[in-house]
Amino acid sequence: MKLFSAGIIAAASAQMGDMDMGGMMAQFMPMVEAKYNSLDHEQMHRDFMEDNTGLFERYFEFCDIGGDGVLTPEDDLACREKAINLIQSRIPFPLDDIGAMGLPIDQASAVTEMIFEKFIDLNHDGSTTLEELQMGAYCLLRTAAQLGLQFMGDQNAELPRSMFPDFDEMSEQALEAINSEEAQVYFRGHQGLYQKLQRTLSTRKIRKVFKSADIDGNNAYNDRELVKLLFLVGEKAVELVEMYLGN
Ligand SMILES: [Ca+2]
Ligand SMILES: [Ca+2]
Repeated sequence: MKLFSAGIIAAASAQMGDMDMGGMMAQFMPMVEAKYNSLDHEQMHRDFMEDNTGLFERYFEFCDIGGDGVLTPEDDLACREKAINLIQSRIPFPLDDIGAMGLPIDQASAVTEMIFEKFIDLNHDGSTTLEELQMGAYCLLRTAAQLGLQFMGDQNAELPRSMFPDFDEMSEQALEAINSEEAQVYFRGHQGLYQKLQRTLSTRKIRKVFKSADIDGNNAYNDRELVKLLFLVGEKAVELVEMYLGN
């Protein structure tokens, strides 16, 4: 954890040290909101139904502690505790590392709350149904992808495949990382996971993920395809984490 978190903490604290997160979000929010409102929400729903990989269902199932089909603020707290306990019971190093991350939790949750109120809790009853979570989060991701493509995309608001590293290169670098001496410490006693990770990171598998995200096969990624890519990568990541945690 030290290895992986150190960089993030350094980057986050440098960023957040004297940055007013709330103020920044307030500045961005009208732009995000305008883009979000301009989406064709019925089309979004159809796209989601086709591209969904079940990530939100899994999250919902994991966090609906009360088992009543809605996520309440109490579920939210209990879920965080459940996740921390689960991690704590499996990792071979003390959780102090995570506790010491020192991320500005108050600010982060103020932002989360703003997003929850504006985009997720559509009927404003203070809790979240699976449908609210799915559509709210999906439309927000599409919004983010569209905004990102305005800056990084080509004239068709697409990200050409050539903007990503080569599949061989991606695979090679990822495999190098998991085969490093430091990383090997984490795989002790987790040979099954290590082997699965190696398969997942093969050139062939990476190519397959990128290929299935490119719905129209034009070798470029529009906002829908970028979100689909994220879903596919997320699905693999969840599989690996579940394997690690022995679920
Ligand atoms: Ca609600
Ligand atoms: Ca495409």
